[in-house]
Amino acid sequence: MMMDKMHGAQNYKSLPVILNRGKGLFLYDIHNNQYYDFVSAFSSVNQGHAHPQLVNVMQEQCEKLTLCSRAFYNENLCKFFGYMNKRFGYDKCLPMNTGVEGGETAIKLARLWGYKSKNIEENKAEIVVAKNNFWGRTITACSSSTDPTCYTHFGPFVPGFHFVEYDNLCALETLFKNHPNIAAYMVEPIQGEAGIKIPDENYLLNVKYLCNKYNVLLICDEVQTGIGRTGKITASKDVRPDMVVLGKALSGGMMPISCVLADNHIMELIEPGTHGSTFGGNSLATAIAPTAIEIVYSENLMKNALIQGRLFRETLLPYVEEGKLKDVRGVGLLNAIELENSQKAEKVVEKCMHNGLLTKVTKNGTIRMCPPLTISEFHMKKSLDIIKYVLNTVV
Ligand code: IF1
Repeated sequence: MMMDKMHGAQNYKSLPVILNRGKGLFLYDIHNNQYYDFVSAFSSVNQGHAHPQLVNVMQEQCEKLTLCSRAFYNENLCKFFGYMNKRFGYDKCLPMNTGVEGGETAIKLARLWGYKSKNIEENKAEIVVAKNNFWGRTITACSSSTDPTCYTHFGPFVPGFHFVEYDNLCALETLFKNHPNIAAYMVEPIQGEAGIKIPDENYLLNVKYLCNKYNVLLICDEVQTGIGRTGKITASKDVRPDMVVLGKALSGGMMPISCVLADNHIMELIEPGTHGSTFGGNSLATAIAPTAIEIVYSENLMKNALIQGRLFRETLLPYVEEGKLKDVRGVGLLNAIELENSQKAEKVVEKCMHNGLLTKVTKNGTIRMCPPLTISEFHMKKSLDIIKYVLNTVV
């Protein structure tokens, strides 16, 4: 910890626990203490830590080929493309590494589509994002953030963004009506960093309707909500957005891999040499991703997310009724509890740590509760016992 403080950039305020091992639902610190992992590496480890199938693919692949660049075709990338098409039903896939690169890629594609297909005047394309969005830390992401901790002192910013209130269709339509150069609306189906904000049930469907009406692309940022977390393979599945950004759990925490899914009328606009990444689509990550997704199906993790998520919320509901919690909310295993203020939330998180459960505060007294989707009823009840004990003693 001293090394971190002395020689590491202090861009994180980590909890005082040093981890060195993970297995399934559990993380272990250097003293071999065991913790339930209710962060899942920010929803990247949906399949559980060190999933044997993923470890196996990774070990085998790293001896064979890890990276050969996109200067050549690579077998795993070809297979990955075929797999993604079959699983998600989009014509094409563009692989990158991190979630934020996926978002950047979707915005580049949307602008490209704006010029080549919607005939927007060059350099005039606009993108709409929701207030309180979070999609990463690059300058473009800072430029389209309403969170001062994300953008302050990092200007000048990338122009061409509009902000709209989340879950407000009237405001969105007004924007669309008044700005003919809008190419896309990029939105999270559930806002993660904003504190697990769940929109109205029909929000996305109505957004899609408005996008169609005004010839605007709908981009769903499923980096956090995707790969089973909300009980569906993607939270926006039924709406079928024009583009979907995936990341995080796409490799079950093994390798950074992200991608954008879109149909030919968008993806065929991109030409060789106009976008890419050294590591994007590498053999190792693209070997892992199909296995990581198949695990979500073969182990029924989506159904389990719905069941255990419901148990989580139902068990803690009495605490809301008693006034100990302001709110319990979530979909599937993307859940949060909200306390009166962030001080109390931090106390709860610290006490959970001392009782064997790791979690993390987000905005305004909200604590994220996102275990791997593999959690059994037995372990969910055990975890809830810890949470209840902590709430009873702290609040
Ligand atoms: C950090 C939260 C989660 C994301 C969505 C894109 C990205 C993210 C919807 C970018 C990243 C992260 C990054 C992490 C904290 C975190 C997070 F607390 F902000 F909400 F997931 F829980 N779209 N989310 O949530 O993905 O480039 O990081 O791969 O430490 O900043 P990335």
